[in-house]
Parts: sequence; C-alpha cells; structure tokens
Amino acid sequence: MGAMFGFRKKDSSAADTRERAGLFARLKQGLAKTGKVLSTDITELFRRRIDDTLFEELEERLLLADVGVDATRRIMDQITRGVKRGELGDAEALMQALENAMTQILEPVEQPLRIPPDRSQPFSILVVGINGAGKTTTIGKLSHHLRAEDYSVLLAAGDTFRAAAVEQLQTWGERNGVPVVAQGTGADSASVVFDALQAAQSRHIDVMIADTAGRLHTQHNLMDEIRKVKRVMGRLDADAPSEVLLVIDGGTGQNALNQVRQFHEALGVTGLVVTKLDGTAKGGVLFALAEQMGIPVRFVGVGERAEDLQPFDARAFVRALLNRADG
Ligand SMILES: Nc1nc2c(ncn2[C@@H]2O[C@H](COP(=O)(O)OP(=O)(O)OP(=O)(O)O)[C@@H](O)[C@H]2O)c(=O)[nH]1
Ligand SMILES: [Mg+2]
Repeated sequence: MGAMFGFRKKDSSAADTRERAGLFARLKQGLAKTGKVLSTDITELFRRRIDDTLFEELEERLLLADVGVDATRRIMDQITRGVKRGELGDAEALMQALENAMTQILEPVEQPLRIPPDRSQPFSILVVGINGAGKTTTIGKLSHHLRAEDYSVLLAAGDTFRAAAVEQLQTWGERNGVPVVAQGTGADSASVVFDALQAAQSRHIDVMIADTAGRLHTQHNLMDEIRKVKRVMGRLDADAPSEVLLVIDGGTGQNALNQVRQFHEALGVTGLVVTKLDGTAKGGVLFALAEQMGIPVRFVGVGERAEDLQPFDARAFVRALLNRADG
C-alpha cells in the first residue's frame, strides 16, 4: 500500500508505481456494478449529438447510481456551462468535463487517515456502525496494512454482544500477529475498551483499534452505550479517541445519509469507511455523502481481501467509475 496510505512509516517506493496500477485495477473491478450504470451508457450517450435529451439521460444515469439530487445538479450545471461556452465539442471533452465535475465533489473529502509521527499516546480508533456494515472486517484489513508499515497494533474486542464477534476479531489478530484484548460475552464494552487502551499505553503501542457491536442509529440505549465507550477512552487520554471511524455499507444507498447524520450527532464522526462497493450499483452514494456531510472518507472497501480496503482517492474513484484509464 506504501505511499497511498497517509500513515506510511516504511520507505518502499520502488514498487509504488506497480502497486498503484494493481490497486487501480482492483478498484475498477470493485466498482464495476456502479460503473456499468454510468460508463457503459454514458460512452454511448456521448457519441450522439449534444442536445437536451443527452443531458436528461445523463442526469438519469447519475440519479440511478445514487449520486443524489444535489450532487447531480451540481455536476449537470457545470457541464451545461461548459457546453454553453462551446468548450465541449466531442465525446472525449464531455467525458473529461464529467470526470472533473464529479472529482470536484469528492476532492474535499479525500483526507487520508494520518497518524502523527510524534505521539506520546497511542493513536486510538473507535470503530462504529450499524450491524453488518463491515466494522470487524475493516479492522482486520486495517491492522494488516498497519502491520505492513511496521506500526504496532492492539485490538479491543468491544463487541461483547456476540461470542462469535470476539472470535472473529481474534482470528484477524492471529493472522496479523496483533494482540487482542477481550473479556467474556456480556461484559461491559466500555470496560473492555478502557482495559485495551490502558494496555496500549503501557506497552507503547502505536495504534489501538476498538471494535464495537453493530447498532441501529435509531436504538437510543445502544447509542448511549457507545457514547460511554467514547467517554471512558477520554479518561485515559484527553485526546482519545483520535478517530471516530464510521463504517457504512455502500449498498445502503441514500439511507446512508441518515446513518451518518445520527452517528455524527451522537459521537462526532471524524472519518468514514464505505464498504461493499463491489456488491452494489449504488456506489454514487459517496457523492451524496461528500455533498451533504463533508466528513473525510478514509477508505473504500471493494472486496473481501485486505488489498480491497483502499485509501480513498477522489480522482481514481471517479476514473474507475467512468471506466477510464488510471491517470
Ligand atoms: N464484498 C465485500 N464484502 C465485505 C466488504 N467489507 C465487509 N464485507 C463482508 O461483510 C460481512 C459483514 O462484515 P463484518 O465485518 O462482520 O461486519 P460488522 O459491521 O462487524 O458486523 P456486526 O459485528 O454484526 O455489526 C462479512 O461477510 C464481510 O466479509 C467489502 O468491501 N466487500
Ligand atoms: Mg463486527
């Protein structure tokens, strides 16, 4: 993953170009379902005469891919202006204008996770989200990347709801050579996370990641519980958690906006991971999230393998969606 990660520690620039090409190919493959809604038809569309029907159809494509009304309007406005100025005479110019307009919406939220090099405290990440969004898997993949960059990592099994949840995290821990702090099922989640952060402090661990049980943003008691987890972390380190990472299933479509709003209200979300983009044609939801919420998107998930959790790169994302070459 090398330089593409904000938290890079090791220097391994030799393989970076090849690595980047491989990542882009995975991204493109992962986004193929949403890409199909967009690029196949758009390429056809752009070969035709530029007229109102073309724009109506383009607009329809964007909405179908769940880009959302506001972001779609912004994209369409920008392209129409270009046409009026007489700048968009051919299909390639149109495609480039579309790419630019889409990229501009995503660029403000392209803010990689950065781990400050001179910390006196572990960098602590509290991972939250609804059931099945991909929290535990994301933690596993993230620990893999962090270990590859030589960071020491400690995981907290804060999902005390299901026995299987602790085992799932332990499996990832074993695979990556990362210790997992856990208590029995039914234990207090806040107490597990407190112990884990304390252990990370005393062992001078670089990064501590806390898993939590999935909860609906509408379950107020569970939202209170997660607030408590956040609070107890603050008792050990006033700046903890360093990151409140909300994991969203990319297939949720426009509903994702409600989730983000409510988790953000309750916890102050500092970063997003949008997973399972490979399984959906609704990947356009990232545009809606960027336009409406403006919360940094740290990673996107485009498959089951560790390499399928990629740092979010706005232009690469758009170019993969529009089935263009890496540029
Ligand atoms: N295809 C695909 N599957 C994913 C991705 N991310 C996660 N998954 C799968 O989604 C399923 C749920 O993932 P988990 O990590 O267990 O989700 P969770 O949020 O921890 O779920 P709970 O603990 O029940 O709240 C698993 O089968 C994962 O392998 C992704 O980017 N692509
Ligand atoms: Mg889980």
